[in-house]
Amino acid sequence: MRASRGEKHISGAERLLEYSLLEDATSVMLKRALNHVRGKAEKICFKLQPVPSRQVSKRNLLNLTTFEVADWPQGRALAAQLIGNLGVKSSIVQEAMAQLAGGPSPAGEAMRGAMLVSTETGQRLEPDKTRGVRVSRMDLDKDAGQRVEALLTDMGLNNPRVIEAWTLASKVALYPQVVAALCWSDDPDYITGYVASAQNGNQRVIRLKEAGSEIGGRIFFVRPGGDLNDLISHLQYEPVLFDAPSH
Ligand code: WAQ
Ligand code: MG
Repeated sequence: MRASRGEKHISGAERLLEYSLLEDATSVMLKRALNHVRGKAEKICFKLQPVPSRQVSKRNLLNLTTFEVADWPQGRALAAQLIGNLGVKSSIVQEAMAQLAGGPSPAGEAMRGAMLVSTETGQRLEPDKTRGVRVSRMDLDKDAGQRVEALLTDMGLNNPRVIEAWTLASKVALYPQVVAALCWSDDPDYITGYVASAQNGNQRVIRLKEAGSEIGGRIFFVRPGGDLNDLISHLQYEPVLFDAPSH
């Protein structure tokens, strides 16, 4: 689903579900699009496509940890350090974060999808700087729902936003070309974000932006050498269902 008003991205969501669940899930998405803190949607698009079950792979979610920080500048400094720990040069992290913080679309607003940033040159690699790259076709495995919700309930985090962000981060981290993903929401009332990587898991940082700000987004730090079109195609179209973390 994607909802917009004029050029402004309001909200989007993607699921990977069995046929019997489509009607309920679509109606939940419609409600979300119609009552969104980023404003009233003018246009709401749904796209439903069949995915043969034999193409769907099953993986484990990343480990989930949470870092407390006093305020968002401290959160950003910590996020930069967490990405630096993965070997990305500090100047490249700082420049990419500044672009995200300033509104990464050509109009200086949030994008619909993610920025791709080269860890070698710091350059933006996504073909369309307004749209970005939208990761799709991922969800919790239906048999995993209860296990995952039990884990999250213990942490006080059992809500759809955390589940969707965790699933998305876990899919992005599957690809060896991606060193790290950085995310904070474009919803003015949600300030928690994360740094995710195959190496260190989904590291939530409780304050990554100023409350009230509508500028948010995602950056996938991409290492050189691989085939970029292949990565984008996997991010967009490879269907993956997730179970709880393996340990
Ligand atoms: N693929 C790529 N980029 C996306 C996608 C996607 N499927 N969905 C959203 N984005 C980008 C887009 O630029 C949005 O503006 C931005 O991310 C933020 O999306 O553990 O709510 O859905 O507490 O507002 C993270 C922390 C919450 C959750 C993230 O993001 C937690 C969030 P939002
Ligand atoms: Mg949002």
